[in-house]
Amino acid sequence: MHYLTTLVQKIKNNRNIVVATHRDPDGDGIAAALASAYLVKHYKRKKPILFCHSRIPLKYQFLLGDWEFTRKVPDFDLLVAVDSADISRIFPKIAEDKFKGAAIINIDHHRSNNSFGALRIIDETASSACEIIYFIFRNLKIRISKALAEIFYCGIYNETGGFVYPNTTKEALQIASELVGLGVQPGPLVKQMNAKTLGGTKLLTKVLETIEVKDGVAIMYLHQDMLKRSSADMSDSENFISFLQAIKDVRVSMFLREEKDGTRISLRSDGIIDVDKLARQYGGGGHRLAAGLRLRKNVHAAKKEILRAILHRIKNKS
Ligand SMILES: [Mn+2]
Repeated sequence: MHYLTTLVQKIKNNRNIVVATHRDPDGDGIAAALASAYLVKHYKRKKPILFCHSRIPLKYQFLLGDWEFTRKVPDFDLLVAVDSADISRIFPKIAEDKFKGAAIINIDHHRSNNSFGALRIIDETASSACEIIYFIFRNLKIRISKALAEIFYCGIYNETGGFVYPNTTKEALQIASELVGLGVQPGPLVKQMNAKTLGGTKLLTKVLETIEVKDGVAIMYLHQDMLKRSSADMSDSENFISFLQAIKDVRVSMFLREEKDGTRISLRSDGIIDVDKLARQYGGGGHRLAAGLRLRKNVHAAKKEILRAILHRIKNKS
């Protein structure tokens, strides 16, 4: 376990430590950052700074306890980057070479991870970033409090879609069981995590109206005016794509969200094509069955471009 020794040494030897997760954070990313912050605090007896480019969605605020994230890019000697395939996912507006020379620990489970950082703890077979960090705690024999157990549970639950996505491995379920043993009550915790805002639910009805399905490909989109009309927030649409992939005979799903300077596209596949490869063609990435990308194009043009790429890959079985 040489990398664990290095990890602990780096935490012990650096003074200004920042733990960061990716922009537009999901449950796994936020939970992985919080768990890593607990890890740093364990060795330093002092809290690290938590950074995220985006605001933490309301639905995950309950996980924070007495922690808080800053959106102001902090100075650091050591950066612990979690759940992020690329440093630009953490710092979208900063040139990469600004961090040359700084110590970076890269903890991730995305296949598209581009191996940034001096210490890389990357396991694409892990269900989630939280799973990797859970095993770090176990291997270092650090006690996991009930509060931390809840954080791990939420992260793994979120990344596996409630233990239903293909990344619901034996390990994921085993960890969940161990976390329940540490005091997690799945029922109330999941209820809290899945609580929807009224606006988010109204937004869902508007987005679902746009569904089109053709030749096994399901498409739907979200325009900025839908957010306004339902008083919802973009983060309310986090799991909407699962409605597409749940439709019978749908093999590939595409969810397009209008942003200020382009379109954000989420992709899901049942295995017929590799959406990570497709997303990477456009500077995005993720996993074989779930990936995302951004295009500097409007929703209509983005849909045309990516649909063409999807159909091409289906035809060539890639
Ligand atoms: Mn993740």
